[in-house]
Amino acid sequence: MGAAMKFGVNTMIWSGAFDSSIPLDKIKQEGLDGIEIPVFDAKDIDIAVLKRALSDSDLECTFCSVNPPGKNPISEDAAVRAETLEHWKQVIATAGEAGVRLIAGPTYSPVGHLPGRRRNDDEWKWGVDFHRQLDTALQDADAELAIEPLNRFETYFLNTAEDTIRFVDEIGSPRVGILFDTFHSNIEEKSIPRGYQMCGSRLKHVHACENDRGVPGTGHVDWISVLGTLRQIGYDGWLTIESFNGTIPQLAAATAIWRDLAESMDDIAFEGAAFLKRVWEKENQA
Ligand code: LER
Ligand code: MN
Repeated sequence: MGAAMKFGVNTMIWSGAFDSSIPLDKIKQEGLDGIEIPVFDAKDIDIAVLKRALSDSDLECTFCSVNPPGKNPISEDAAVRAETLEHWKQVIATAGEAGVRLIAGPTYSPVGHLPGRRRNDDEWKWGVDFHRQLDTALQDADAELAIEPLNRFETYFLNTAEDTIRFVDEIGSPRVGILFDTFHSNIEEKSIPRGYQMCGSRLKHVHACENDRGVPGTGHVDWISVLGTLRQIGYDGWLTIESFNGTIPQLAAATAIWRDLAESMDDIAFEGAAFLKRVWEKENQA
């Protein structure tokens, strides 16, 4: 038997908000263990409603968070950096109150912010300091943070496993690790499985996305090698299918979804989950 991986699906497949368009019962029936919800502003989350929905549907939950407009942990403006720190502390506290144990996403810079140059040393230092300052909030919430490198068209700050490993090692907190997304690594890594192997025990979360953000298993991501590597490194976190329905203003432009990615968005979640489970079971019989 291999590690006990959990299968999840990001609700941005259906909606940018936690609303009734998300088929929670079907998600459970289709054999998924949990959902991942977008958290742009902690105030948008009604903790009681979320907890009730999770317990009624018997699903677990993770948060995927990005920096909302006006927030930037590596801004040149110290006041913006301070406000951004407070913002993330609130997101973490909200996770704690909701019983959510993992917050993941590109924490370090807004998605789509491209200043037209490389990152500089000040930004690196501000980024490291920012994540170190979240440690107490993470401890209080009994939560972990998974930092997600993005492809070069969505961020200039962290694109590769190698850089993210260096960043996370400098932060030096056991509660802070890496979210590695097959979509971004398909663009940035020489080998996606090698990227996962390099992350090793720092890997705290996985976004399972086909190369076109369509149905996992219908494109050219080599899922047998990816899941084989996850088994090999003893990964026992979430495998969360992520896609976007193109109508979420905070992410539509940044993630550049300008067409339908599947016949129905349900297929991305449910056909994708069935496919990934089949590959994972096979890998674990090997
Ligand atoms: C965006 O491209 C992405 O992969 C998400 O996880 C949220 O930033
Ligand atoms: Mn992702």
